[in-house]
Amino acid sequence: MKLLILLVGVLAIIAIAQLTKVYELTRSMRKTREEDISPADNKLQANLMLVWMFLFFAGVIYLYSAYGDYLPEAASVHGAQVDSLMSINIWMITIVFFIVNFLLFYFSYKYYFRKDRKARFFAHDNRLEMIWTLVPGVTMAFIIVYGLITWNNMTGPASADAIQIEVYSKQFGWIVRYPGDNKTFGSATYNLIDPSTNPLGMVTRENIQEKVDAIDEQIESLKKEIEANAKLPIWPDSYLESQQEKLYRLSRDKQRILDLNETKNPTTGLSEWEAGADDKIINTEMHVPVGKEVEFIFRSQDVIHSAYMPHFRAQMNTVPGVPTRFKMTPTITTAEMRNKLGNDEFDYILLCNKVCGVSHYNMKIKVIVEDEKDYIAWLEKQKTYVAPAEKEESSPTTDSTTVTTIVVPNNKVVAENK
Ligand SMILES: [Cu+2]
Repeated sequence: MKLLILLVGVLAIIAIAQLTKVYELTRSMRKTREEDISPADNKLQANLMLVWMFLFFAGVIYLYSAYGDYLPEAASVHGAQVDSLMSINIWMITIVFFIVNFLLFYFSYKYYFRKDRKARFFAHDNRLEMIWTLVPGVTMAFIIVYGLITWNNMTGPASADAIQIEVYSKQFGWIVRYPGDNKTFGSATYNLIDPSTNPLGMVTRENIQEKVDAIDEQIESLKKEIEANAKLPIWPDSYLESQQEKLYRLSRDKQRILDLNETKNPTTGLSEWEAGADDKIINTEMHVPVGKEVEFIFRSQDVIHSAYMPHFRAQMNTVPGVPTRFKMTPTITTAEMRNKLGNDEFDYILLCNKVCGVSHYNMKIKVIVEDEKDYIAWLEKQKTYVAPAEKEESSPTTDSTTVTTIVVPNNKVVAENK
């Protein structure tokens, strides 16, 4: 089929080329020059301009109707605002598009060249200048102010009772963290990130100790290697330099960890090193309650990713070292959306919208919007960062010998699905 279309295309081009040749031949027989254009030619071109205008407009209207509705229904409060901002922009662009193109084609039609017709000439008109400066100026200002208001609705300060959720990106997946009952996130730092044991870089005394021990071990073995090489030099200078540089960096990393200060959360007054014990860390899906404001805090482990939730009209870059955020209020639960779409398999998604590496396509998790009580029930079932039994030694099921063990060192086992 494709070959057939290609063949038709090629034949059409050959036919046009041949027709042009025939035209040139007849012209030379009639002894007219190519640049001599007859009034009839001009009239024909003018009429064709009008025909082309109608075809062009019909095509545009068809494309609008066929593809204009390209977004799924907005499922958040600001999503509806983003959509109306978008619609207003599209409407304005469309109106201007039709006016400008109508004038372009109509003038070509109306004012085609005739020998006896003279063009009116005027050099300047203040009123005209005023109109084409003020109208676009005011329109642009309106779009910008409206856009800023919409943007602020997403990025302004969250209300005091907003639910906070940390969304953490890494090559290649998402980790979602909820503060536990104490409503305070435990602090986290890149210095303590360990892809297998502490992907979020959670700060606890145990994690600090573990990391410092691991660095000490590396320093020790590196020093031994350097000493051995000093006795019996086998390394090239460049390699020795790189090993010394590595030693320097390890000591610097260790110092930075030792310099960490135990901070207190300004609102709750809790130690941020301890507050994380009841944080819930999940990497398979994210739940949010419907009708409640949710504030997202984004962090990234490695490169810039982009957290994109198309149904909520929400997207924010996640940048290593620079936490970003936005807030939103979901308005339609997953179940309601499934009903509306008549699709029982439908799920909201959070996906990466920045080409971030080989498995970028794989960075996607489900987002489940549900009633607040279902949300709370789900959250309650999730494991805490440090198992509760280990926090309360008096608990009857507690084995007191494991008090200091971090139970969830590997992010792979954190999730517990419904
Ligand atoms: Cu990514």
